[in-house]
Amino acid sequence: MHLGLGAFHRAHQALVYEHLIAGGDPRWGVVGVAMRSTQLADALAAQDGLYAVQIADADSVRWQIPGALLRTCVAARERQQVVDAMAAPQTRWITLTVTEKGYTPELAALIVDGLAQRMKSGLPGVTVASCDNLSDNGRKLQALCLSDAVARDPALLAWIEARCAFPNSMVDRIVPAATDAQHDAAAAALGVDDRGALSTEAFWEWVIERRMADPSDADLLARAGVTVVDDVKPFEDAKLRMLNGSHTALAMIGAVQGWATVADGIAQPGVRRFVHAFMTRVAMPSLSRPGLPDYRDALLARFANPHLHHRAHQIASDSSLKIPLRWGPPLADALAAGRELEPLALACAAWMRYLRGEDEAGRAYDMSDPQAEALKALARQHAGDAEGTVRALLSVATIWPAGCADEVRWAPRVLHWLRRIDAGGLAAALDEVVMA
Ligand code: CS2
Repeated sequence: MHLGLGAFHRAHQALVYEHLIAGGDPRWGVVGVAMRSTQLADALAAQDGLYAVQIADADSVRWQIPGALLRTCVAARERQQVVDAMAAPQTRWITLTVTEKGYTPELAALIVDGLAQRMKSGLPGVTVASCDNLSDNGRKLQALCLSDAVARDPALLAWIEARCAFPNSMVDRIVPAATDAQHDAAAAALGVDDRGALSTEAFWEWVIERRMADPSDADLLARAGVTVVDDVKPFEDAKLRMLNGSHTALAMIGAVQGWATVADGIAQPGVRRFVHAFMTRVAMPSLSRPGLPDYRDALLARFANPHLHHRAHQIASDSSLKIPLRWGPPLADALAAGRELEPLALACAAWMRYLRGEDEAGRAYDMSDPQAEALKALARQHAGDAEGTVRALLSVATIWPAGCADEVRWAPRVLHWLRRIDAGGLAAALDEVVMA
């Protein structure tokens, strides 16, 4: 069972299960749960759960039609069906991609309802694997579920603790949101009207902690190309800070400069040099994943993939939730180690410029973020006053650590770059920081 039927799951875990089925293990198959939106779940149901995935990079383009998705349902519409499916004897593996903002008490209540029903029916426990871009994602989900169970029944709490597993995991594959262009491409290549068509890159990675309700699942997943490890942290830190951290920086820069996709940005030498500097100087010094320079260069090549129309504004969505996970830890590490953090200070200034809601050519754009209105209001309130802007925005306690606005090695650097952006434009600031 998978919670969060977005593009990512359908081009990532679903293809791993597909691989296992193709290898002769017909027990695999996914009940796909959309949390709220009904449109995609219904469109996929009408196509028997089949959809086409274009897998493309600079060297090759191919299509795959996975058959792992058995059926779909919508948690907000058919809650009991979701609970029943979690408590079905065949279900033993539950994954989640519900995004950063999905980790709420309501999510925990839903999962714990399913687990309670399993316990009542005398079934074995399950593995519940968070696959969202959160550090320590399994442990966070476990804590949320246990705090729901503790208020219900001590026996249930003990059962979940003893029988269910919440491994940490890191997943990676760039899967842009589906667009009409993918629909048209599937129609042209395959001659089908596919409401679920997707496009992705050839690269994928899934690193999961060896902590499963049924230990034999580890070998099965490993056979399908999943990396099972004792500690996910080095992989998770590298991915969140290198890939996602640069993505968020690129999203801000793209929105402000007015270019559309990550590949459009990387095609500009100044932007590419900046991303290289961001990864090398901000992220890499405190990471321990082996082979970091190769990892960085492979990321730059992935970002340049001409087949992926990964929009800067898509990545910019929910930045107020992403920044603390992607930029917060490298900021803390650089300050603790007394290291320079100029590319990060510039990225932060670009975020402040982004919050003005208008690109450098004066074109307005929308922001999709739970805090958009409050952040835009702060930026507006201090319009024309860079110092006031930096102080107000670095004081937003849900995004930045306490004391950030007074940190003499950070706040003045952000102010410096915001002034440079305002005086000479973002492109000149990017060139300058690379030389710094
Ligand atoms: C992106 C991620 O939208 C975003 O915030 O940074 O979705 C990214 O593409 C994936 O994590 C890649 O694995």
